[in-house]
Amino acid sequence: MKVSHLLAALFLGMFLGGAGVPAPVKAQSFSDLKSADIDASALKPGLGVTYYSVFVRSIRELIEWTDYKKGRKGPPIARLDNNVGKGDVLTSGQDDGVGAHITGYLRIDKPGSYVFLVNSNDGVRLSLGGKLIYEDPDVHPDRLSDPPIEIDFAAPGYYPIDIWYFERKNTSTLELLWLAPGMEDFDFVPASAFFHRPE
Ligand SMILES: [Ca+2]
Ligand SMILES: [Ca+2]
Repeated sequence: MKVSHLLAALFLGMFLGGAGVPAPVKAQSFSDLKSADIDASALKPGLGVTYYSVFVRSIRELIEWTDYKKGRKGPPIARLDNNVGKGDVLTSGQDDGVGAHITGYLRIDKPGSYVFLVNSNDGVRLSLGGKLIYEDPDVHPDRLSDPPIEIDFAAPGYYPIDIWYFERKNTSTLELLWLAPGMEDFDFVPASAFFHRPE
């Protein structure tokens, strides 16, 4: 999905409301996220990822399944801009039946209020700075987070990011966009903001 489409979907959601009833749209707001106390020089660019080859129908089922099966490390994910139709899922090299546990850090340089959008197909669960920020855990076509996710970062730092995601069949999407202080339009969270600790 192009950024302009994402914006159109967002604003449609804001103005149309759930059942066509005009209602003020409240962003879901988070604060008090915890940054990590880490040696940044030990970090590498991109997010770390472990893949599981499995056809699940929910994030809960994926996490339960990983208790019994070992995953395999994949190449780091530069940024979350995957909207690949029936193509390969992230860096897995597989197009269907993929579970992913994505971990690393989001570097925030400027404190302030950020708005995030998540677009997913299929299920996703996103935690940031130790808080569950967003969850759309079941099989679904491309679906944008609604309402927008607003996060107030009190301080610069490296905030732990933890994402569970799966693609069951057909098309797949995992996108993370933000509107950071000083930006006029949403854009993908840039590769320069993602880090992981190599193992
Ligand atoms: Ca697929
Ligand atoms: Ca799918």
